[in-house]
Amino acid sequence: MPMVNAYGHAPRLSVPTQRGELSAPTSATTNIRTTITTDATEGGGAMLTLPERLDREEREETRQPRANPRVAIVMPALNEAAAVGAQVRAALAHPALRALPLARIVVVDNGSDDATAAVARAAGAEVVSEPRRGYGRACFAGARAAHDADILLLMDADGSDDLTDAARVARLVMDDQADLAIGSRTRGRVESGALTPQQRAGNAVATLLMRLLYGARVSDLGPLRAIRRETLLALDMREMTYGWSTEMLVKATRAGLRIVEIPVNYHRRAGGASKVSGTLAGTLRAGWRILVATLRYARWRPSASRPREPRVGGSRA
Ligand SMILES: Nc1nc2c(ncn2[C@@H]2O[C@H](COP(=O)(O)OP(=O)(O)O)[C@@H](O)[C@H]2O)c(=O)[nH]1
Ligand SMILES: [Mg+2]
Repeated sequence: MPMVNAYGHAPRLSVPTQRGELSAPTSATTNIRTTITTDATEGGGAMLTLPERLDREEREETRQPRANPRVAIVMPALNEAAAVGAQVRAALAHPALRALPLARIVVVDNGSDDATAAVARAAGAEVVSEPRRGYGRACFAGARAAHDADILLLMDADGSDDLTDAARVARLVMDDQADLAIGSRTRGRVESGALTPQQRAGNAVATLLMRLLYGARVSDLGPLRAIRRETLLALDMREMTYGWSTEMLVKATRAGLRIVEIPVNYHRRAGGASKVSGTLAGTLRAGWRILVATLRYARWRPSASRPREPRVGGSRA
């Protein structure tokens, strides 16, 4: 199985793994319970609001890695009534995913105008409502809600991610071969029309920048990802819109986490309309947020204080 390791040069973040802790080769990291500070300026539409950050500080929970880590699938969904039901049902029935210790499927309804929430719930997902729009915000709300999961498997709700490959991505983290596992669509088989030329071009530029700036050898900013929940929380995510995936990658690289990319197959969305790459406005917005996030965390470093658990829950749709 071809893999790309994208080790950063920066201090390693110490994170829990099934086999204990990842060590910290530099002085910047002391032990596993690591919270991160950021050099990024605070405020701005795409960042966490002050109440969100305060919420986060209200509650602290220490979690030890479990012998048998549980996986939660998190699907951000905005107006995906035409696709999300089939994807949830398929995931619940898929042999490779069923073979995982799957705790739950969380669909985050991101202020949909359609029946996304009802359709997802009828298909067997747990539905969490995050009415404030934003891809990253939806992913973050799902991560918060999946509080009993050790590993988060992030995938889109439109049926485009391949479920067999999704299980392979999750396994990389479960088997402690990766701290962040990412599915690369550009290295996999892409159904015709599933990736637009502008998506391919944007990915090429963004990943080239990552390589030049951070030495990260990745080929795609794909949505199919697995990461330990605690690791994600320690990354102290700030980009609440399209910069989310980029921020995760930049910070993981800066922290020296083991990033493993595997080729994944990618399908056309099962129904409904694209919000990002299928529209000019979405493409420009996403391109801009990706560029900002690529540069914003260039000096970011993990700090050695304890991580804090964000307040769990959020209203149910
Ligand atoms: N664009 C966008 N997508 C969101 C949001 N919240 C959740 N999503 C989901 O993010 C995923 C990717 O969006 P999609 O429209 O498929 O973008 P595309 O794959 O570039 O065409 C889908 O599952 C969306 O439903 C949001 O606020 N904005
Ligand atoms: Mg899509």
